[in-house]
Amino acid sequence: MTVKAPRNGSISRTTRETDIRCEIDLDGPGERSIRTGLGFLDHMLDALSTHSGVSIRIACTGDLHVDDHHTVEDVAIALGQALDAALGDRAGIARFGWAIVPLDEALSRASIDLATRAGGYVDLGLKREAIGGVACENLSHFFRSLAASGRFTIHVDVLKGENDHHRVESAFKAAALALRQAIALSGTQGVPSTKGVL
Ligand SMILES: [Mn+2]
Repeated sequence: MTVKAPRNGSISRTTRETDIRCEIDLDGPGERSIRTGLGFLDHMLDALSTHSGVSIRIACTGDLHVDDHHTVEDVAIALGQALDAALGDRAGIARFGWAIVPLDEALSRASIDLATRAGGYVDLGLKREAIGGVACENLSHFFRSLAASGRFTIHVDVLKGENDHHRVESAFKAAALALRQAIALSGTQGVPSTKGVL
């Protein structure tokens, strides 16, 4: 097994609900062009790109006249598929990453295992119905959809915080820092698994 080079992924995904073009480069340098039609989601993806160091270009035209659900879900699916493509056979990566990140009074923990067992375990503990046009239920759904299509495990827990914008933003920053560690090249060519395969 050898490390994929360059570590990038490109996904075009069109359904009757959304039309998405997504390109990512794991080795950054965190350049980004993000237009999902949902300002708050753009803000969170901007944080994800900035703090993970992963360059993200994503453009989505979604059925926002219905609501935000299809757009949030499909952006997560496309991003996960691009991440999976960029990782290739996952040789040479650190595999695990974790972070605890504050944003003012809010504090979030994220832990990632890039082995290919998909699972998103998310507790954001939000009180508001929506933030910036994104339903709060769709924000936890974002992480679960990302983990499913990206084929990795992520645990995200907001440990404290009064302000829901702060809670979500600290969660995305924690996920970003955990991802930065997990995708980092370890200097070995093999996969970090006792099974010899991820
Ligand atoms: Mn903010």
